[in-house]
Amino acid sequence: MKNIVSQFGFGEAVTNIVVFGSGLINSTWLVETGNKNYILQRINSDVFKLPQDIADNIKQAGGYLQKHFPEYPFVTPIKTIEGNEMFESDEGFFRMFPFIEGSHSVNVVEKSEQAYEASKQFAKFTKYLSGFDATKLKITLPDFHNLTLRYQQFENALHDGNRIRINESAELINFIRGNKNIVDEFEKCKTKLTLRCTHHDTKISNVLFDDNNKGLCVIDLDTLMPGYFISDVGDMMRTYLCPVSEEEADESKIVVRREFYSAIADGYLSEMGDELSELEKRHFHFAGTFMIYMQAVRFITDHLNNDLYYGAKYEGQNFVRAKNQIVLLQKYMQINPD
Ligand code: GN1
Ligand code: MG
Repeated sequence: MKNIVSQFGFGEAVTNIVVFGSGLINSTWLVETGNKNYILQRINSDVFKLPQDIADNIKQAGGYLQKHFPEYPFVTPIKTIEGNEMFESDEGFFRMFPFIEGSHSVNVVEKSEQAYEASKQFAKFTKYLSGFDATKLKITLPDFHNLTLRYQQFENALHDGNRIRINESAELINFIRGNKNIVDEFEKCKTKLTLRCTHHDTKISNVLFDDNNKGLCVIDLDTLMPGYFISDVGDMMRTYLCPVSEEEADESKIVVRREFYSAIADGYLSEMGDELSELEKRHFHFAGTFMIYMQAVRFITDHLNNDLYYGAKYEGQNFVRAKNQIVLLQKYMQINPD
């Protein structure tokens, strides 16, 4: 680790390196030095085939924001001693960010104010980039939120996947097939939604807060791509409404906190209210349905494919995650959005 850190020019000053956050795909560390802290990340290049494209997107979006919204605290990556955005070693692609002074992040949404602030930040990010041509961004993960393709991959797994797991998952599989109208609705609406610069990973830990718990900015731009607002709003519904995470096996704990739904909506619309079309506004609630369903599809597909993508720390972990998301979706479908 010391060697990697030294590639960014301050190896000597490092006092401690600790694992940070809980992402499933990339690995993150907090790098402490005497007077300043940094975030070091290894990009999973099995998933992100062209890590250079991420660096390119950060450069493009960061350049635009710094020019047009200089007050926005955009987190610029630290260059390597050779002047590159990333350091490539045998162990992968590494990049480093400064820790914004006086900022902190949150791992679990405990108060609706946090949901409001985070939602406002993701909306602000998309709004500030609305003058930037989204199609100039590189597609770092092709078809990432293409539900039609995700559904197809699920059907493929039913055909080629682990037979024992397929038999054991009958109930979940039937639920997913029985709600395929969500895929149809996505197909129907997607061409009418505006293509925007969207974050695609709006979990709460990707927002920085200040000492007064007000949102400062968003971080982790790996999946910044041209996309639809339903991805960002939907993933907030998926990850902020419920007090427990997708890892929770006790279904009685999976509930939807209605006031957090309002907080997401109010926060998002406080920035994007004038940008969204009427059709987009009518799909605000669908955003949650779409993302929760897609995550259930992705988890069960991975379970049937022997955990190839997400991995599993215990037997059946992706089944538990899929079941969790389906229970959440059922609860979500019961709420009154108005
Ligand atoms: C992955 O790596 P992480 O935890 O931020 C995944 C998301 C899923 C999430 C589910 C690149 O995100 O799409 O919603 O797991 N990211 C990728 O926990 O596949
Ligand atoms: Mg991410």
